[in-house]
Amino acid sequence: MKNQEIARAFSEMADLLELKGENPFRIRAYRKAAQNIESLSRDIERLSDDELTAIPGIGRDLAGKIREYLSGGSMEALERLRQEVPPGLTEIMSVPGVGPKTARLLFERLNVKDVDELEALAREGRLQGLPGIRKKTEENILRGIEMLKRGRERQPLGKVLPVAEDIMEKLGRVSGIGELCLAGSLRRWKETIKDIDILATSSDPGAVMNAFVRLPGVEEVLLKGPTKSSIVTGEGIQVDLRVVEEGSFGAALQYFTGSKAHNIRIREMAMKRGLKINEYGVFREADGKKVGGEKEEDVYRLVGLPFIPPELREDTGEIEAAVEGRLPRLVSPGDIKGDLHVHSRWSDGSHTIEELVSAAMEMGYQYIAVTDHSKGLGIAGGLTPEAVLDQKREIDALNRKLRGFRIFSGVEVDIRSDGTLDLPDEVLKELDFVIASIHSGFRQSAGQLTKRLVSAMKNPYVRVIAHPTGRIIGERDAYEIDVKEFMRVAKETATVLEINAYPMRLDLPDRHAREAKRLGIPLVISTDAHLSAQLHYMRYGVATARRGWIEPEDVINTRNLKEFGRLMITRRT
Ligand code: DGT
Ligand code: CA
Ligand code: ZN
Repeated sequence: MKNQEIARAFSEMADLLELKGENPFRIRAYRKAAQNIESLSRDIERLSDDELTAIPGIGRDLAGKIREYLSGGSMEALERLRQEVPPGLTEIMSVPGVGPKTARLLFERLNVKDVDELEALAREGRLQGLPGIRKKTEENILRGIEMLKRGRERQPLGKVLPVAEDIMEKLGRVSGIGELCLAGSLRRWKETIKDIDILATSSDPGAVMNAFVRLPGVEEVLLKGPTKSSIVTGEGIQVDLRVVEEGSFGAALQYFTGSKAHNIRIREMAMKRGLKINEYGVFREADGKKVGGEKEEDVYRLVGLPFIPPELREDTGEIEAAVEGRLPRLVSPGDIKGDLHVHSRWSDGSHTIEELVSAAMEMGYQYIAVTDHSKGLGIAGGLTPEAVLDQKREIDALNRKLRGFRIFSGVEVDIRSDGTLDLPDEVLKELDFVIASIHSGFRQSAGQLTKRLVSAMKNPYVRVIAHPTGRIIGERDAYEIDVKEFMRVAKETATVLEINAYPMRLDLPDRHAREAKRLGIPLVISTDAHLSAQLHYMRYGVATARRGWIEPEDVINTRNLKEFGRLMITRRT
C-alpha cells in the first residue's frame, strides 16, 4: 500500500511550505490530508476519483497530486520545494521543539545545516543570545535531539503495525505458505518497536524468501538465506522473516515473541523439570527426546503453566500469577460497547455526528459520547458555551431517531493554565459526559500541573481525565505530574481515567493503567477519533490496557447501554 508514502510526501510538503513561511491554511490543508490518508483503512491505489475526493481534506488539487505520485512515484510540486529549501533544514525542524521559525533563524545566522551541527552548537552554549533563544530554549533543543535519536532506534507501535500488517497480507498470498504469525515486541504490543519479527512455515521456504525480498516497499536487503531473511522498508523499519519446521512452530513462536526476560524465567522452570527449551522445541534433558513444540501452548503446559497472553510476557509478575492460577482475564476488543472520546466537525473532527454514529454502529457499538473541544483551544475550533448547547440540541434530535443506540452529549473541556475549566458549570451540568484535559502549559512545574488536574477532578461534572500524562510517543515526554497524588485524588473523587487509544498517545501508559487498577480507579478506553475511520484505533487502546493487566470489569465502556446509562445517572461524590 502506498498510503504511508503519500502521507509522508504531503507532510513533507507542509514542512517545506512552513519553512518558506507560506500561507498557514495551505500548510494545514496538507497536514490534515496527510493525517487522513495515514488513517485510511483502504488501499489508496484502489480508490476511484470520487472516492479520493470524498476523503476529508482531499480536493481536486490534492487528488491530482496523489494520482501523479501513484503513476510516476513523485510529485513535481514537492520536488520543486525540495530544490528551494536547503536539505538539512527539514531535518532540523524534525527536532521536537524546533519550529520553522527557529530552523530558519539557525540556518541564516549560524549556518546550521544538520542535527549534528545543531547539537554541537547547543552543547557549547552558542545558540543563546539569538532572538528568542534563551538558556532554557537551548536545553529544550538538546532534549529534543536526544528524543529524536532515541526515536530513530525505536518507532511508535502505531507507525510499525500498519507496515507489518501490509507485509503479512502479502506474504499470506505466497503459495506454499502455512502458518504465518507476528512475533517479538509487536506481538506483545509494546508501545515502541525496534524491528518486526515474522515467523512462518512453508512447503517451499526458498520461494517464501524470494517473495519476501521482492515485496514492493523493500528498500534494502540486509540478508537473504535459505530460511531467514532481513529487509529494510521505505519507512526505515527492519523486518526479519524466519521459516521454521511445522513441528517447531510453537516453540519458535514462544521463543521469538519474548520478552527475553520472560523467556529466561520459563527456561529456568523447564530446567527444574529436567527439560530443555529452545526455538526448535521442548526436549527431555536425560535422553534428548523431543516432547513438544508444535503448539505454543506445549511450552507452557510442559513447564506446568497455563497459556500466558503475549501482552503480559515482560516478567513483571505474570509468571508468579500463572503459577498461582491468578492470571487476569484480560479485556479484549469484543468487550468494548462504545467510544467515549470522539470529535466531530463541530470542532476539529472531519465527520458529522451522523457519520460518526453509523461508523460506531458498524463497529457493533451501542453508544458514543461526542466530546468536541471547548473554546480555549482556538486552533481546534473549540466550542463556545452557546455552541455546546446547540450541539446538545442536535444530539437530542438525533437520539429521538435512533433505536438501540445512544449518543451521549459531551465535551472535552480544556483545563486552563490556572486549573480552572474553560466552560462554566451551568453548561457542563447540561451534558451527559464531560471529559477534561490539558492542552497547554506543559512546561509548568510538577506541582502546578498536578494542582490543575486535581482541581479539574474536584469539579462535580468532570467524569474523566483524558490523556492524563500528555505524552506523545517519540515526540514529547509525559509532563511531570505527581502520579501518586493524581491517582489518590482520582480515587477519592471517583474520577475515571482514560486510556487514550490514539496510537501516538497510548495514555495512560500500560504501567500507569496497572497502578490505577490496583488502586480501584475506574478506567475508560477511548480513541479520541477525529475521523470515523479512527474509531478502529480502539485496538491500540485495548492492547495498552491488556499490557496493564486490565480486565473487562475495570473499564466503564465494556458495560452495555442499559448498564452504562445507569452508571451515568449515579451522582459523583
Ligand atoms: P524490539 O527491541 O522491539 O525488537 O523487541 P523484541 O522483543 O522484538 O526483541 P528482538 O527483536 O531483539 O528479539 C525478538 C525475541 O527473540 C525476543 O523478544 C526474545 C527472543 N530473543 C532474541 N535474542 C535473544 C537472546 O539472546 N536470548 C533469549 N532468551 N531470547 C532472545
Ligand atoms: Ca523485534
Ligand atoms: Zn480529544
